[in-house]
Parts: sequence; C-alpha cells; structure tokens
Amino acid sequence: MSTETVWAKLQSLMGAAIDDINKAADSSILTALEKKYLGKKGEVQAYMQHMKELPPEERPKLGALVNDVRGKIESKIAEVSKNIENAKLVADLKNRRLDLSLPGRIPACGAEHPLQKTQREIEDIFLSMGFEIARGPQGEWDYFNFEALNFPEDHPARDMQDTLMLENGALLRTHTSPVQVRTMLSYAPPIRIIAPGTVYRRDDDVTHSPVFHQVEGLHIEKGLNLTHLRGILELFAQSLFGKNTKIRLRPSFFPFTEPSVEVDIACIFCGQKGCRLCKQTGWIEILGAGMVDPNVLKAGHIDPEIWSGWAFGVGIERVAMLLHGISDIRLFFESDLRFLRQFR
Ligand code: FA5
Repeated sequence: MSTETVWAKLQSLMGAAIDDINKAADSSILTALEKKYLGKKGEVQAYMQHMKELPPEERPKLGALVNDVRGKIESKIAEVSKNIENAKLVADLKNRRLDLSLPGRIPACGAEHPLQKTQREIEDIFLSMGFEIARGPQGEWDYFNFEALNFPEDHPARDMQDTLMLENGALLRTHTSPVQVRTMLSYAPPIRIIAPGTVYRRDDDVTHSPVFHQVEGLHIEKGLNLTHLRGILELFAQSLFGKNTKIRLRPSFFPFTEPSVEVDIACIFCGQKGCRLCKQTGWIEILGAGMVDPNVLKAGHIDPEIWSGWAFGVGIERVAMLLHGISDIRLFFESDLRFLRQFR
C-alpha cells in the first residue's frame, strides 16, 4: 500500500469513527468505540502494520498520519462524553423535580450571650479611655475579699454580702473588688484597670442571682479626687445609655472607699417624669463607687500620702436589664432560646 492509499483509508476510517461516536447514546457505547478504534488491537493501530510495506522515508509520514487521526478521534470522544454527562445531569435534575424556589435550609448559628455582649461594651468604653483589663480568681481568700478591703473580721459590714464559704478560709468571691488589692500588689502605680468577672452571693430573687457578674474599675494616680471619678463615670454612662444621660452621686458606705457613693442615672425610661422602673424618683441606681480608702492602698503596698485613687463596681446584669428593659434576672441564666434569639 502506498502512503496515499493509507491516508485515504485512514480518512474514511476517521469519518466512520466520528459518525459512530456522534451516534453514541451512552458512555458504555463510547467506551466500546474507543476500544474498537483506538485500542491496542484497534482499527487505527492496525494501520501501523503497513509501516514495513512503505519505503523508509515514507514511514514517519504514516506515523504522523496515524497520530493525527488518533488525536481527532480522541477529542471527538471527549466532546461527546461531555455532552452525554451534561444530558444525564439535566435529565437527573428534571427527574428529581428540584424546586429551586423553595427556601434554603438556614444552618443553626450561635450568637453572643446578652451578658457577654454587655460586658464587651463596658470593656470597650474603658479600653478606649486607656484602661487595661485585670483578672482575679473566683475562689478567693477571705483576706483579699474582705480583710484587705478594710472589712475587719466579724464586722457587720460583711453582712452586706451574704457569702458562700469554701474550706480553709477560702470563699467564692462576693465582688470583683479583691482584684483591686491583687493588682496593687502586682503593679506599681499609676494604675488604671477594669476587672470584669463572675461573683457569687447567697441571693435569689427577680433582680438578684446567686451567680452574677461585675466590672470593677480602679484608677490610682497622684492628686485624684471625686471630680475625676464623676467625670469618668459620666462619660461611661453617656457611652452606654446615650449622650444626654445625666448622673448623680449620692453618699453611701463601703468599707473600702472613703467617701463612698452610689451613682444613679436619670431614668432612661420616663425621662425623669417618674415611672414604675425608677420607683417614681426619676433616678435609677447603677453602681457603687468612691475614693479608695487609705487602708486599702496600704494593703496594696501603696503609700496613701503620695497616691490617691478612685474605684467603682458595676453589676453587668443590672446594666443589661436596663439597656434591654428586662425585669427578671433569671432570664439570663435559663438558656431559653426564645429569649436569647432576641439579642442576635
Ligand atoms: C459592691 O459589690 C462593691 N464591690 C462595689 C464597689 C466597688 C464600690 C468599688 C466601691 C468601689 P454592691 O454590693 O452594691 O457593691 O454591688 C454592686 C452591684 O452589683 C450592684 O449595684 C448590683 O448591680 C450588682 N449586684 C449585687 N448583688 C447582686 C446579685 N445578687 N445579683 C445581681 N447583681 C447584683
């Protein structure tokens, strides 16, 4: 056979192969055709046997021809195979009667707990004023929770905080104030910290929980006085409750501050006209505060002749209840999704 004859035959073989492939209805037919034409013993390969009949200079041409035909058949098979796959997919989708207009499935997604959110908001306000975050243990020594804070042993002031005792002079801290002394003992003044955390008391009603959360604030510097405390707390109240929020300081008593104050905000519910939530007074108490008692500075190894300080302690639940108009503290701890979802 001459090269021309082989070429002509290969052309017609390719035509036949392409016709067959175009007609293939499924992938098993395609596989059979691939074997028939391109397999080791297939029809295209068979032409290589004519190689020895050709003069040596013609042989590379035959090789190239066979490869060319093989390549064209291969790409035709690939093309038809893809078409068959697509047609199958379309048929599948039709058979499944997939309704693309149905709403998708929304995956269950958690959200920040309202107390966590309120804590973070309080932290952000003080962090933006240059305060740092300090922490202390929840299981605390009597010394840090009471004695170093100027509550003498057996003093009636201890009754203000009904305490859950552990063993060997340890207890569950009743407030975050022990972090004041721990911080003073660890860092030299000036000090400017807030200490958020969980605290415990033997308390249980709609506004009091046995487990609750406070944020302590402590600022120690030279020459501080009550007006500095007032300025910072006013900024704090305005950042949380709105920029026109007014505050007032009322005399109070804590063993670890002198003077001590309770801080009220003008009622955010009635605009001071008087309502159930402010008990018709126009004011709502939000926190306790005062100038750090010299005895507490001494317990923290800080000289009260040189340094002075102010401190405050705010209940996170109380703030969250005010911000969201919640009247029962227990809602925060019941993990009822109908309640929690409202804070997403
Ligand atoms: C104290 O705990 C002081 N350590 C605060 C303080 C710090 C004063 C620094 C001065 C200087 P008090 O017992 O008032 O104070 O508690 C502070 C806040 O914690 C209260 O205003 C209230 O919002 C919250 N609180 C107290 N007991 C409970 C409770 N059982 N459940 C929820 N919140 C509570």
